[in-house]
Amino acid sequence: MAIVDEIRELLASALADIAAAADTAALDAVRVAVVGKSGTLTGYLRSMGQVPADERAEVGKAVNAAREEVEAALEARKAVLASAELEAQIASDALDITLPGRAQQVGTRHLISRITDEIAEIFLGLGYTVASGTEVETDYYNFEALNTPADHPARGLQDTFYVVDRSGDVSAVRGESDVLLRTQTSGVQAHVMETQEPPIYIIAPGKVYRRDVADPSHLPQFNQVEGLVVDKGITFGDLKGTLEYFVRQMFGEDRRTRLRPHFFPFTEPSAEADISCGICGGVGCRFCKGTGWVEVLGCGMVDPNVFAYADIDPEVYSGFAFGMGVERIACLKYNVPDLRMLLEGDMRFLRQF
Ligand code: 2NL
Repeated sequence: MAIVDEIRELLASALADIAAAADTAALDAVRVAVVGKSGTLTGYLRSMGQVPADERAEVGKAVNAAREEVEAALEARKAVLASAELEAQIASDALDITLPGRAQQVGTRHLISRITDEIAEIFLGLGYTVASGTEVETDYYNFEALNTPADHPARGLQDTFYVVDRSGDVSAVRGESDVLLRTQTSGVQAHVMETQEPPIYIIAPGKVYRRDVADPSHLPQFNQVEGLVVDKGITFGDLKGTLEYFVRQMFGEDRRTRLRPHFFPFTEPSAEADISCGICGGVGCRFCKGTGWVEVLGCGMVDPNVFAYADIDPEVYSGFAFGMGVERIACLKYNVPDLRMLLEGDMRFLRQF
């Protein structure tokens, strides 16, 4: 076959390969194979010396023309492939700025924390200070110093969470050194009475634990605010006036208060305070079980025995104390029928407050 025919065939197959190259890498491989240093077409240029002299001009022209055509085809195909690759890259990197963002939900303080603060603010306004203690307490401060004797039912394993030793043997730690999860924050006040001279005007907010099964009106763990006043000449009238003021601040001026005789080991006399029902206004409904009243807290005059444990002379000082459940106050304020609703974490419920 004549050399120029070979070159024509080579050109045709190179152009076909160029057209078939699927991407710039494949195209470059074609370039190297045809017009690279040891490419097929380059080979012809290198061996021009062996071409008979009378064909040399014709072959030379054909090789150069073929090379120019190949290079032009490479250039054109490269432009097409490179722009397609750029398009693909841009498409895959693209951000869809029309997609709606994910909104960050802004949190708020839980209702229980807010009500605890509201209670504290009312008493801070009356000159009380806030005292705090530990959730793990000894039997002595939780019960003994509050005139709750060892045979009192509240001290049974049924009612209290005891902290046991590693053997898990509860009986081994029963006795003087009993350690428990406090059932009330009264222990805080017992510590304060031991360490501070009257006058004492304090509230003790905090978590407390009882072995109760959760139901609409009981929780095994809840938040309490207790209050204690010890001063000269404190009377039951001071207790009543203080509680009425508290109820009006917390629930509104239209709410009435009543005290019902009750028993607590640490106060004498003792009472439970009720407020007029927020749903029916005192007429009687399901919320107040038809009585027109709902219970808010327990209270009384500090028992002289409690003063004796703290070395406070009951002939010189008298005082009153009260205790309330924060969850109960929250539910009464917002007419929530079940304490457990506060703990379920349902944002549709909690966002209402
Ligand atoms: C209730 C009733 C009460 C007290 C707590 C108290 C504390 C000291 C001395 C005397 Cl240091 N009393 N606290 C008194 C009466 C009632 O709580 O139902 N709480 C949820």
